[in-house]
Amino acid sequence: MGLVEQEIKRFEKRQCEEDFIFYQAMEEVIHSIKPLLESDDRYRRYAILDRLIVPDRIIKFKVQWFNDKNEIEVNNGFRVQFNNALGPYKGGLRFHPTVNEGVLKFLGFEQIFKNALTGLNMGGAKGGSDFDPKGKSDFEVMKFCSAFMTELHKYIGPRIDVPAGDIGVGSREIGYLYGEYKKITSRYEGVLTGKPYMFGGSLLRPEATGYGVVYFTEAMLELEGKEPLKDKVCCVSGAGNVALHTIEKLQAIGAIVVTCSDSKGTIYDKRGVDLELLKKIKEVKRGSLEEYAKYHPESKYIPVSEYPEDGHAVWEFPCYGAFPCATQNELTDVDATNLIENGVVFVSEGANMPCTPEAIDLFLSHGVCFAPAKAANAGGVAVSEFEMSQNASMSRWNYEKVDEMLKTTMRQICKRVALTAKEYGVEGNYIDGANIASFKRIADAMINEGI
Ligand code: NDP
Ligand code: 2IT
Repeated sequence: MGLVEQEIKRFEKRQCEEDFIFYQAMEEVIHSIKPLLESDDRYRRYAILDRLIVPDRIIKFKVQWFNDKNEIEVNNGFRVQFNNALGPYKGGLRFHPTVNEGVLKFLGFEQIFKNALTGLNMGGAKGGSDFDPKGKSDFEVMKFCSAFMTELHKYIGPRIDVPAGDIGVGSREIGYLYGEYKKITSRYEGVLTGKPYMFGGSLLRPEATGYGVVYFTEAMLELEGKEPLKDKVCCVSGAGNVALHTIEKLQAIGAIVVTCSDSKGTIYDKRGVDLELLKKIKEVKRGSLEEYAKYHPESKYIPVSEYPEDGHAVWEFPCYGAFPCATQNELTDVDATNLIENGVVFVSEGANMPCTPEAIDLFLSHGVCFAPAKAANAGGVAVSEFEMSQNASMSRWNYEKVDEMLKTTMRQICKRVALTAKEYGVEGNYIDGANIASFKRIADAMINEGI
């Protein structure tokens, strides 16, 4: 039995139900880094894999708060501080009913590699709660955020651990969390990123993940000798922060985005989606996409109840490129088969791990260019680091500067990933390239800092 097979067997024994999703993320990395482990036995001697798959610590706490009816509500709060070999722990907070320790371990694990790929100095972490902001009043969200920070503030700091947003956590939530941190500690400092601009947020942080995905895709298409995005039809899933800004940048460069989706259904608008309306429905009113079809009767709304078995309506339409930007495992083998039959040329992951392993195998075996999340969506955390730099030096950078730095970072990641894949004999495989390049950077730091 080879080295990696032995490792997988050992890891399998530790697997439990909740950790299934974490195991999925881990297995992909282990598979990719096989050639690296075989070429350099230091990684085995220093037990890097064994040390990397166990978080430094998992903080779990109770969050108690009053709803608008003055009733007491209780939620679980978490922060998984995974690895800080390269810098302070860094990663988002997710507020969604599906949040549990396993989901946050998967996200924290991915974050270590993503942050390493940016070339910046950040470790990996993730946190959040099973609190559901949907249907809650602004005051309820504020009271929950205050209660959450009452516990979280003990474990974070600008040089310790710097949380940001993720699903269900945008600038409103970050604002309330920051306000509470300041009240408790009396410190006005860069302890969170994605802050509203008025108290230290960076220009372009809200747009950064979506814009970055498009910058990465442009670079990948160039390297792979494929046609650019202008005038090409693209399908996007999701209708949150990442999806809306992916659509915005795609439209700005002349691509035609025909789909978007939320947890209740999908919109197909073959003339190209109306982004202004979309933002009004999802960002301002926090409503359902169903409303979109009322304003544009020529578009089609497909509720989740009408989705095909194991598939999703958003991936049924022909497109040049697909951008899954909603959530994990949202694009299955059924969807991949549809996309391939319809001639898809590339898939770029805006969400974290949105494609199932079976879908990815199909894309790779059919020559579809595949941009994995930890490389393609690293623009958000990269601009978070720019926000930390601005806060630390008490300076403000203009929009053009941040945009230029974001673009350069995404192009550099793409190049590094492609070159690494070539060096390790898997040219064109951006998954292996990303995993090997980031693992190397983290592992070398771990070796050099000792146990
Ligand atoms: P938002 O909360 O802004 O939007 C999430 C979108 O996905 C919404 O349209 C939501 O639908 C939909 N969605 C969420 N969960 C589910 C589910 N279980 N089933 C179906 N649809 C779902 O989050 P973001 O846009 O910030 O995050 C989207 C993805 O991008 C996540 O995977 C996140 O981890 C990743 N990401 C985010 C970054 C950031 O900076 N925000 C950076 C890098 C990655 P509805 O509106 O109905 O709730
Ligand atoms: O998944 C991610 O990269 C994020 N949610 C953003 C993390 C951050 O610290 O900006």
